[in-house]
Amino acid sequence: MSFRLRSLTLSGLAFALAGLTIACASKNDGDKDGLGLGAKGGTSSSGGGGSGGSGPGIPITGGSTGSGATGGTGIVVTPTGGSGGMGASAGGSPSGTAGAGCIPAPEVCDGEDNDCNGIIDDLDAGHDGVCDCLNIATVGEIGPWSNGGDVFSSWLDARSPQGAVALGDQVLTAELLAPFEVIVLLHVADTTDVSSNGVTAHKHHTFSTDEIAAFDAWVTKGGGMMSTIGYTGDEASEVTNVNLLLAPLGMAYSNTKLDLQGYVTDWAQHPVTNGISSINTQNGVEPDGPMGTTLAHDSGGRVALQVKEAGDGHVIVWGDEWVTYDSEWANVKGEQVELFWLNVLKWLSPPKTCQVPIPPGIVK
Ligand SMILES: [Ca+2]
Ligand SMILES: [Ca+2]
Ligand SMILES: [Ca+2]
Repeated sequence: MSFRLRSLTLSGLAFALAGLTIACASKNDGDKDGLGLGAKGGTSSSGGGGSGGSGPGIPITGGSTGSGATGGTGIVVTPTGGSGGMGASAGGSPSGTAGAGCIPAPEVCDGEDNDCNGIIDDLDAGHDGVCDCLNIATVGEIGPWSNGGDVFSSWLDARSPQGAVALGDQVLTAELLAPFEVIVLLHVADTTDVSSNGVTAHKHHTFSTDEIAAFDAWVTKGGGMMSTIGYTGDEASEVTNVNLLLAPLGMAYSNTKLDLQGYVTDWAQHPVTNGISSINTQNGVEPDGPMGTTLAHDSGGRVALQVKEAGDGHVIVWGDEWVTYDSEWANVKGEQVELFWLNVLKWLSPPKTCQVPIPPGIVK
C-alpha cells in the first residue's frame, strides 16, 4: 500500500507529459547498411552508432560497424523479396528469406529473417515478451515522481540486451531517429523543470519546424511512438510542446481536459488493450486527437488512451506518465501495467520485425 499512499501524496502535483516515442527504424533497412545493432551505442548524444555485438547473448552476423547516423533511410520495412513465402525479405541475405530457398538458421539481430518464419529479428531468448533486437529510444527525461526505477532503466534492461537509448534534449533529425523502431516521449515540456525526491527532470527545448518534420516522417515511414503527459503542475502549458510533434499525425492532448485521474477501467478491444482491465493514473491529461481512436476511459468517462496508424507507423497517446515508474506497478496486483507495456512495444514494432509472443502469466 505504500505506493498508493505516495501516489495520493503526490496527487496535488501536476505531471506534465512527455512523450515516449519509439521509432522503428533501421535494422531492416538493410544489413547492407551495416546498421547491426546501432542502438546500443551512446546513450546520450551519438544517436546510436554502435558496433554490433554489444548485447550479451545476441549474436550478430550483420554489419558490424555501421553507424546509426548514416545508415540510410531508416524505417524501410517494405518487403523486397516477393519470393512468395511471407514477404519478409529484407534483401538478399546469407540466411535467405522466408519462402522458397530460405535456409533456416538461428535468428540473430541482423535485419534478416534467419529462421525463415517470415519475421525479421524475432529473437527473445528470455521468452519475456520483449524482442531482444528492438531498438528503442526515449526523448526528454523520466519524471521524478517515483522513488523507484523507471520502465527503461530497470524493467526493459532486464528484458532486452539493447535497453533503451536516452536521446534526452538532442535535436531530432532524420539521422538521429533512423536507427530506432520505437520512441517514447517522456517529459518534453518546454515550460519548466520538475523536481522531486532530489531528482530533476529538466525542461526540453521547443521542437522546431525541422524537428517536427523529421519526427513525422520517421513515424509515417514505419516508426512507432508513444507519448506520456502529466509531469508538471501546469498541464495546459505542458501539452504545447508535445502537441507540436503530435499535430502532423492527427493527434493531440487537450489543453482543457486536465483531470484524468484514478483507475482507467473502461477498455475497448485492441491489440494494445488485450488483457488490460485496470491501470492507475494521477493528474493526467486527456488525449484529444482529431484522428485518434479512443481505447480507454477512466471511471469518470474521461479519455485515457488514443491510438492511430499513421502511414506505415503507429502512434499511442497515453494520458498520464505513471506507467513509466515501474515501482508503481512491478509488485502491484489488480493492475496490468507490465502487460500493457508488452502490448505497446509489440504494436509499435513493425508488423514483420521483432514480433515475439507475449508469454502467459504476466498478470499477477
Ligand atoms: Ca525470423
Ligand atoms: Ca535476424
Ligand atoms: Ca527479451
